[in-house]
Amino acid sequence: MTVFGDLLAKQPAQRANYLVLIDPDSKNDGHLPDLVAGVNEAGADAILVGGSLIMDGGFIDRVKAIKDASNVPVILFPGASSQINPHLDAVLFMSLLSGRNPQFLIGEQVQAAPVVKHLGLEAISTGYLLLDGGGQTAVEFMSGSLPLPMGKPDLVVAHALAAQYLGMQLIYLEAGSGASRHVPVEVIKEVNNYVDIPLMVGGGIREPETAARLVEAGARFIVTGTVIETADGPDRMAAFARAVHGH
Ligand code: 1GP
Repeated sequence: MTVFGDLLAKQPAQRANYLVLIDPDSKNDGHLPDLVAGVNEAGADAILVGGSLIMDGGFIDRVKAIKDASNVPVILFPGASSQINPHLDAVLFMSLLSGRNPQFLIGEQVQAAPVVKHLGLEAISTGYLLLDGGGQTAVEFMSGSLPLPMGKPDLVVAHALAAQYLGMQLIYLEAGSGASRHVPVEVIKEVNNYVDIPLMVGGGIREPETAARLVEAGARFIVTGTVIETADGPDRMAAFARAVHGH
């Protein structure tokens, strides 16, 4: 089995998978052991690692520390091809399809592909769609690409269908880390009506009840990042896991 296959195989015994995004940046130095212990205890299904901007040279060491402590797969959610490293179980091999910047549509992927091959990493082909979460996010600025407007579900559907017809395994509907507005239920329902491949939803999800509503609308993977980087993060992870799993 593959990491992605194993995650899908957990459904529908649990309604969806809960993924915790850990930013391996200097700001999380000192918190990593607690965060990973929290993931293990909460029953989250996988850890995503990555970020739009890393502020020091400790990224790979922190990914290794996360991998060594984790009971669940560690999957790269790359901000750039330079974040690929050996301490991973899989990579979201993403194309930023909502943008029109060739560097993030295909340039980074060409640089990443030989390294993924050399390291023998599982590549999960992912259409990454950035939606306007109510303010400029780091990914919007760093990728030099416009987000899709939340009020134009047809545009989101067309991009999601393009991802499916390009043969991708997964669509990531992203409002951006710390977004003031998460991807709305209506948009998830609409995309789900048109596409057959699974939807991952993240950005601005702050409450377990919200996560449960997004799963009800058709999300198969829920990602939280910012909300777990707090003192009560481990408790919140457990509540999110229950809400996403449906038990
Ligand atoms: C960001 O979707 C992830 O890429 C998580 O977002 O930090 O807002 O939870 P938050």
